[in-house]
Amino acid sequence: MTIDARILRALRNAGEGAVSGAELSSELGISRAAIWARIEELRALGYDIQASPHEGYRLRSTPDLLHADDLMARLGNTSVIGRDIRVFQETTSTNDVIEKLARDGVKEGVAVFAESQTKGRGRLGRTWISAKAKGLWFSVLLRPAIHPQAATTITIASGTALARALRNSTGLPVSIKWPNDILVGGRKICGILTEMSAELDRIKHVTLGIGVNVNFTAPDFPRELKEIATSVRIELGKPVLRAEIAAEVLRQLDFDYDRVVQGKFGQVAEEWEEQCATLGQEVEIQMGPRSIRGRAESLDDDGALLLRTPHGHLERIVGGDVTVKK
Ligand code: BT5
Repeated sequence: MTIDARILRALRNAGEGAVSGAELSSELGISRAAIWARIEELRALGYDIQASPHEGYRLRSTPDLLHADDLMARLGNTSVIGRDIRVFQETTSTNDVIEKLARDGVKEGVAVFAESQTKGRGRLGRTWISAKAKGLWFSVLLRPAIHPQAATTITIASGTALARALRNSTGLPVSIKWPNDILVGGRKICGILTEMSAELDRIKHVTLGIGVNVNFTAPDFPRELKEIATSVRIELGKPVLRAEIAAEVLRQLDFDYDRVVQGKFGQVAEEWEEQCATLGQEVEIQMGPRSIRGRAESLDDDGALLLRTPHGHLERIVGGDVTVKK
């Protein structure tokens, strides 16, 4: 962890209390003057840190910005996801940044966040609205040792992790819509875009892109999203600190990714099925020009959706857009 991350962590651990310059200096192994210089930098970013000559430093409030050191400090140790975190003010798409890192041979687990994206994308070239500082727009590089056919398990595991993380950090009643949406009250609060580079029998890497609408207000959404999208702020009626949600999301992603690579996808799928609003419903799935109707029954071992058609056949579906038929 960097010096700033360790300072923020110590201040946060002290809660309402203060941490003396001497304590920080001996814990971090740098001079009190160096600590003071770091505190000044953090203040310039908007961290409200009170300094009192007798007590030391106290963190009074945190700005709603994404700061790699702060995210690291909140996250603590994970096995893979988030052991390296980078934040951009603006980029085309965080998936593009991860693609570049992947080609440069960077280790799996790096997470790239952007305050805004100029070309945020969904599946099939659709646009993902990524307004500045309104959400979490980020991607993670993964190199799972699984067969390309099982790549959907990564999307499923991400959905399970996101649903749990959003419930833990906001208390909202979230549900999952197959394959890649997290909904609250039937509106999309989060989307997942999994892109992969693979050889015939081996995944080279997966770029896991995630968008979470955190602080959009209703008027912030463009007209075409007003009826179909929502945000944590709209649902809770108050703004929230994105970094708190980000840390919990990374923690839960790490947990479920580990389950997948340890061969415990069955456990993940079970949890996913409990939270999925699509299963048990009569649905229509649009897959490019083709559409198919049936009853969504369950997931198979590779994360594909098993659909019972009106003729009684079980179809294996790996991608598409679902509409629930009442
Ligand atoms: C998705 O696609 O839901 C995947 C979204 C992934 C976004 C992340 S952000 C970080 C990373 N970098 C990227 O460039 N992408 C990933 P799909 O299921 O195809 O849904 C796209 C549709 O959702 C659009 O056609 C809109 O109807 C709707 N949409 C667009 N922006 C939205 C938003 N902010 N909130 C809710 N719905 C949105």
